[in-house]
Amino acid sequence: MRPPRPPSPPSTDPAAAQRSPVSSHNEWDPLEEVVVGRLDGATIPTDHPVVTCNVPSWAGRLQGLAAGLHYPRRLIGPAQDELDGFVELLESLGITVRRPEPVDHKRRFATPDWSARGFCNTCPRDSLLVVGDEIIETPMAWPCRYFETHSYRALLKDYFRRGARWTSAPKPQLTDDLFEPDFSTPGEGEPMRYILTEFEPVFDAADFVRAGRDLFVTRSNVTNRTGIEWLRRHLGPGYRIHEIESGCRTPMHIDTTFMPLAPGKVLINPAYVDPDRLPEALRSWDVLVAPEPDPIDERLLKITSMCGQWLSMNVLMVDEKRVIAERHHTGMLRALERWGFEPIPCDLLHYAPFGGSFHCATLDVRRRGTLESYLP
Ligand code: ABU
Repeated sequence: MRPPRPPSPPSTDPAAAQRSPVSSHNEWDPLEEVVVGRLDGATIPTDHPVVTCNVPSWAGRLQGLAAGLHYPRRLIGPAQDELDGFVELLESLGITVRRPEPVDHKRRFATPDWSARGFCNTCPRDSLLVVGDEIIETPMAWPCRYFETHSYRALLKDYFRRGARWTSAPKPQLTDDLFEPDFSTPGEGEPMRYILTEFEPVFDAADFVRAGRDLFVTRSNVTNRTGIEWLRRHLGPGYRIHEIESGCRTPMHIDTTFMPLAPGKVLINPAYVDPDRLPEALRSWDVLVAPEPDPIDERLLKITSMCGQWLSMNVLMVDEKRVIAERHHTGMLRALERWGFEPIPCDLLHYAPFGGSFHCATLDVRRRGTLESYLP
């Protein structure tokens, strides 16, 4: 048998960089290619405090009992049906869909300091950040997500060979020094506190959203100030990173708090964001206040969701007008219409036990457009 042909070497043609397969500057330019996560091999995450600090204590205890087991079929089945429907919808809109490799996340792995089992690769939005033609593997704070980007490596190598820039942020050590001992979630009215120290840079990509030369971030229980500073220095003077203050007591990911939808239009969560405290540079933008999410009655979904109730905001822009939004959240669909968007209803409610909805489940690798400034 002939040995398989080795992959082609990286292109040295300067024009190739112009045609990079990775090119996405904001959340709304016309979407051409997207990575969608997978449910295969999903494993209930560890009860490490950095994981359980974001859920009520009863849910943390429940999670501890099941940690390291595969998610049950009762949860995977409905989520898989919805995910398949979402992929079909994206393809029917002419968008190229790429997928990570299936992995058994139950396998144990180790660093010199600790060992863990994995979690899942349902949410490429967390572990990979696209800024222009660069794709960055993020330094994630959850030990169970340490090697999550390995399931995207075939894609990353393909993008690199075809002209993209590919970076991995410094791999964190995730030793006890990174976590506040005896951390407890602050109550309403108490000063905000976070479980992370500033021992080393950590961040999830989903704590950032992009609007051309301006990015927005929320500091959270997975993103510390040192992580924000690492990205600021890495991107350099061509970009600005603005911090959005969130009133969420268990902050994790900006995309249910503050979502730019189009040039000059941002959707905010009224429970977490005070419009009067937005960065000065946003004064000329329309601030669209998200309606209350429609209540979810399904008990199993409520007790297994890894997310807050505002996943109604976790939408994916197809272009400046068309937006994929959750069919269940009729209040959000109507609000989007009122604001002049064209919502495309889709189902993904049962993805919540795996970490999110449309924005979380995707990584927009290529949008047709150029790097612009949308803020003064
Ligand atoms: N990964 C997005 C989930 C954020 C939230 O729980 O609100």
